[in-house]
Amino acid sequence: MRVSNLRKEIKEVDGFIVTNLPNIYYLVGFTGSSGVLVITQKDAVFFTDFRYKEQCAREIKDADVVIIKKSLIRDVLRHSVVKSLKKIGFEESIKYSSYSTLKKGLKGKKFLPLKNEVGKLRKIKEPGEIKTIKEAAKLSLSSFEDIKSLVKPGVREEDIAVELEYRMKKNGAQGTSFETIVASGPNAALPHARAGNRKLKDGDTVVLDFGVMYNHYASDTTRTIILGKNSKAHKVYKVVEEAQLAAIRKIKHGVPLKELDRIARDIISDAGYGEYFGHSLGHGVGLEVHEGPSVSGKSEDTVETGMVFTVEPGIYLPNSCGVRIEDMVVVKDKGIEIITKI
Ligand SMILES: [Mn+2]
Repeated sequence: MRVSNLRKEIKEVDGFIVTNLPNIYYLVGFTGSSGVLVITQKDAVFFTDFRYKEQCAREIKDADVVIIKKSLIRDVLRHSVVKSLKKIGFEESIKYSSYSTLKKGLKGKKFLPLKNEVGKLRKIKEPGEIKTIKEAAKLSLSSFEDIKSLVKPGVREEDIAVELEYRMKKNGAQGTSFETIVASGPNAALPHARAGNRKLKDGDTVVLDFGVMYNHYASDTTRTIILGKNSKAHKVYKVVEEAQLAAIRKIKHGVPLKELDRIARDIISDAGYGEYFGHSLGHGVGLEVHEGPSVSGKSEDTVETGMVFTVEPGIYLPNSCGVRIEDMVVVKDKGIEIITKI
C-alpha cells in the first residue's frame, strides 16, 4: 500500500533508489541497519547482506529481496531492474560515497534528487501509526510521573535523567528517542542543554525534555517545573502556557502551520520576550523524533488530518532561567487530541 502510494509520487523518474533507513522501514518493514530499496512503477527490490537473510523473510513486505554477494551499491548496479532504468531518482540524504559509486556505475543515465517524497507520505499518519505513537507518548508520560518526585533541590540533573531513562525502558520503551534533557537554573536557558552535574536549587526552573522509541515510533515531550518561589519564572511560565494553548486552539485542517507559529510568537513578543523564543514552534513526530511537517514561520504546509506534531514554545532568559512546554497533538477529522496529557 505504501509502496503503491509512493509510485504515484515518483512518476517523473522510472526508478527511485531509497537509502534512508526509516524510509525503507516505512515502505517495506525492514528494521536492520543496512540496505537499499529500488522502486519502479512495476518492481520493488530490496538489497541487503546475508546477516539479514532470516530477518527479511520475517519482515519484508511488498518487495523482492536480493541478498548481495559483494558490496551493497555494486550489487545494486548489477541488478537487471536497475540496469534497465534511464531516469533515476535518489534521496538527498544519500551518502556521498554511495552516490558517486552509483553515478559512476550508471554512466549515461539521468540522476535526479527527489524532494523528500517518502517524507511527504510519512507526514500523514495511518490509524495504526497514531495508535502506536499514542502508546509511546503515554509510556513516556507515565514514566515521568514515576520519577517526578525526584525533581527537587539537592538532586543532580544527571541523576534525574538516568532515573527517567531507566523507568522508560522498564515500562517497555526500546530506548529514548533522543538524549534526555534535564536543565536547571541558568542551564534551562539553553534550549538544547544536556543533563549535567548541577544540583537543583530552590527557585530553579527545571526543563525536562524526554521521549521514547516504542515499536519504532517516537515520542517527544517537555515539562518545566519551578522549584519554590521565583516570581519571574512563574510569569514567564504563564506566557509560554498561554502561547501554547492559543496555538493549539487554532489547529484545524486547512490552517497554515506557519500561522500556528505566528500566533504563539505574537503572544510571547507582546509579553516582551520575543527575542528569547529563538526556535520554531514544533515539528512532526513519527518514525523519527524530528520529521515533517515543520511547524515554523517558514513552513509551507497546512494542517491536515492525520498529522502528529509538537507544539513547544519556550522562553530562555540568559543566565537566569528557561521555560519550555511541549505537547504532541494528533489532528483528527473533527478537532484534535493532545496525546501527552495524562
Ligand atoms: Mn520537540
